Amino acid sequence: MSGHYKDLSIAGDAQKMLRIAYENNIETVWDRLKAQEPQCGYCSLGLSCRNCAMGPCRIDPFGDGPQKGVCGADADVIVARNLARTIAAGASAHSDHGRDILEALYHVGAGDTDSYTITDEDKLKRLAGEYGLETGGKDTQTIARELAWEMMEDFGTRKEELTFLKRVPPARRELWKKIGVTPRGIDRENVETLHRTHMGVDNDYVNILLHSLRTSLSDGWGGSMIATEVSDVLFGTPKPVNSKANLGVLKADMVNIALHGHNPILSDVIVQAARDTEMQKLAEKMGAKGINLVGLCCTGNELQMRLGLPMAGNHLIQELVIMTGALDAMLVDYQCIMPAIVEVAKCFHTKIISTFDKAKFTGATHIPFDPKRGLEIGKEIVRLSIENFANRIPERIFIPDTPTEMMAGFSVEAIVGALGGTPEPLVDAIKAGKIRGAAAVVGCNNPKIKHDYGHVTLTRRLIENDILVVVTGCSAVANGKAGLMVPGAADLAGKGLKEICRALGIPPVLHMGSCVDNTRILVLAAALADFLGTDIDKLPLAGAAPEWYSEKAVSIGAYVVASGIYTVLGVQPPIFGSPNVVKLLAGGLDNVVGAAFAVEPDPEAAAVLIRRHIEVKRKGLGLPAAEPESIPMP
Ligand code: BF8
Ligand code: SF4
Repeated sequence: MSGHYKDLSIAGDAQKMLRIAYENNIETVWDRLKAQEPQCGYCSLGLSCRNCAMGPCRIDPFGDGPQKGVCGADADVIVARNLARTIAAGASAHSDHGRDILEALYHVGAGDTDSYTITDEDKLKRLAGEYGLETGGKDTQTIARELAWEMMEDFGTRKEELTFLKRVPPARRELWKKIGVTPRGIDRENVETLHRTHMGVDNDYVNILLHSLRTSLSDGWGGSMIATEVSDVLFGTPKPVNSKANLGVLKADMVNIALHGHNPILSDVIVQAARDTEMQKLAEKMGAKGINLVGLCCTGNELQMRLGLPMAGNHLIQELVIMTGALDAMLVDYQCIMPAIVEVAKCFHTKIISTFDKAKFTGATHIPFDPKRGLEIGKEIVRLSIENFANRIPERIFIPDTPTEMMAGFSVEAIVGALGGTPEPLVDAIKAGKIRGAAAVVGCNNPKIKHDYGHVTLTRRLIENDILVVVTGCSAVANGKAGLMVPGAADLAGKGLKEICRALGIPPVLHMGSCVDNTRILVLAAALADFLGTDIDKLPLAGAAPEWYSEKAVSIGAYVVASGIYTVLGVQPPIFGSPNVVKLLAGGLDNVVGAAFAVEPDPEAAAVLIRRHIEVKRKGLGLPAAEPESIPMP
C-alpha cells in the first residue's frame, strides 16, 4: 500500500476498504501506480512515437538530443498524432457501444428477440421524425426497424453530415462547415484518423487537430448521442428518482451482484432475470434473503438513472468492492474494467463473469452475451451468481458505511419538465443572476488525484457560487456519495441557486447519466442557445473533468470544446512536449470554435477559472456580471 490509506481517497467507504487491502496485503491500483513511478517523461509529454518500424522514436524535450523522428516528424506532429489517436480510441469506444444498442433496437424491430421492448414510444417516433421517416400508419416494430436502419447509416455511409447535426444551433453548424470539421460518418472519421496518423500522411499539426475535433464530434453528436437516445427508447427516458450510493448498498444477507461496465443491454436483462420468481426462490433456497443488484461505473449510472438502482461506487471502487467479501458476482460488459479485478477476486469468493466476446478477461468466467437470447443468458448469469452465495466466507464479510441518499434521473426531458415545459425559468434565473451559469463536472477517477477530491471540491465551490452543476459518469457517483445530490443540499449552495432549487425541489447538482449521456448536456446547451437565439459559445457554461483518465474522456473534452464550451482538465494530457499544440488547445482554439481547454489540477483554482469564465460570458450577453478579476484565486 502506497501512502496512508486516508490520503488516497476522501470517501469514507474507500478509506475503510483501503485499510483492509493494506492489512491483507492486497494490491490495488494505487500500488501499481507507485510501482510505475517515475512514469516515462517522453510519453507524459507526448513525445514518443511508435507508429512505424523505423521507430520507436522520441524527441528530446530539452533540445540537446534528437528533435525529429527517423521519418522527420517533429514534436508538433508527434504530439498531435498521439492525441488524435487517443481521441479516435475514445470516440470509437463510445460509438461501438452505441452500435451495440442500435443492433438491439434492430432485433426488436425485426422481431427476433423478446428480451427487449420499446419503452418510450414517443421518443421512438420523435427520433424517426428527426431521421425523416414517415411514421403514420406504421406499427412500433416497423418504426423501430426502420429507425435502427437509418441510424446505422450514420456509422458507415458516405453522408455530408450526421443526422443529429440538425440539433446543433445554426451558427455553430455553419462554423463547423467553414472550418471543415463537420462530422460525416462515425466510422469514417475514426478510420480517417488512423489513416492520417499513419507515417507520411497528415504532417501538419493544425490539420491533424482539426480532424481530431471532427472525430470527437462524430462521437458527441453521433455515436454517443445514438447510444443515449436509443437507450431511452429501449429502457425508458430517465425521470427524477431516489436512490442510494456507496459500498453500504451491499447487503450481508442477500446475494449481491455488481453490474460493472457501460452497456445497458446486458444490465437490463440481468434486472429482469433477478426479478424472476424462479431466481428469487433459488436465492432463498441458498439461504439468502433475496437478490441485491448494485451498480458500478456507467452501467450503474444507466440503471440508477432509470430504475433508481443503488450505486456501489465509481472507477476506483471496483477493486475495493470485492474486498467486502460480500460480493457474490461482478458482471462486466466493457470499458473501464480493470483486468486487476480478476486477481483481487482470487483472494475472495467473488465470481467475475465477462459477457461480451470483444471484452474477455483471462481468469474470468465467460458467458457470451447475445441480445437475441438476452433474458435466457441473463438468467444463466444470475443463477451462477446465486449459487456462488454458498462459497461466502462469513468472517471475511465487511460492509463499510451506510448508504448516502441521492437523486438521479435528470434527462433533458426531466429538467425541462421540472421547469414547466420550457427552459425559460432557467434562462430567467440566469439573466437575473440568481444562477450565474452552469457547469458540467464529468469524467473519471484517476489514482493520480485523491479519489473523489477533485469532483467534490470543484462541485462544492461552484454551487456555493451560484453555479448550477450537472454531472455524469464517475463524477455523479462521487458527488452523490458526498451528499450533494439531494434537494437538501441546496443549503450548501449560494443564495440564488438555493432559492431556485428550493422552488423546484431539485438538488443543486443534477445527475444527467453515464458518460455517453454527456450528449444530454450538449442537447441542453443547444436548447438554451436556440432559446436565446445565439450560439453555445456565448452562454455562461463550462465543463470540467477533474480526475479524468480515459481516452473516452479526451474525446468528450474535445467535442465539448468544439461545441463551444470552455473545459478545465484536472489531469495533464500528454501534449506538453509541443508548445505549439498547447498554445492551440489552450488559446488559439478560442478564435476558431469560441472555446478552449485549460489544465488545472487544483480543484479550488479550477473553480476560480470557471467562475471567471462564466462572468466573461455573462458580460458578453449583456447580463449583470462581476469583473472576472474580482474573483480571487485561492
Ligand atoms: O464512461 S467516467 S472512469 S466509468 S470513462 Fe470510465 Fe471515466 Fe468512469 Fe464511464 Ni466515463
Ligand atoms: Fe519514428 Fe516517424 Fe515511425 Fe513515428 S512514424 S516511429 S516518428 S519514424
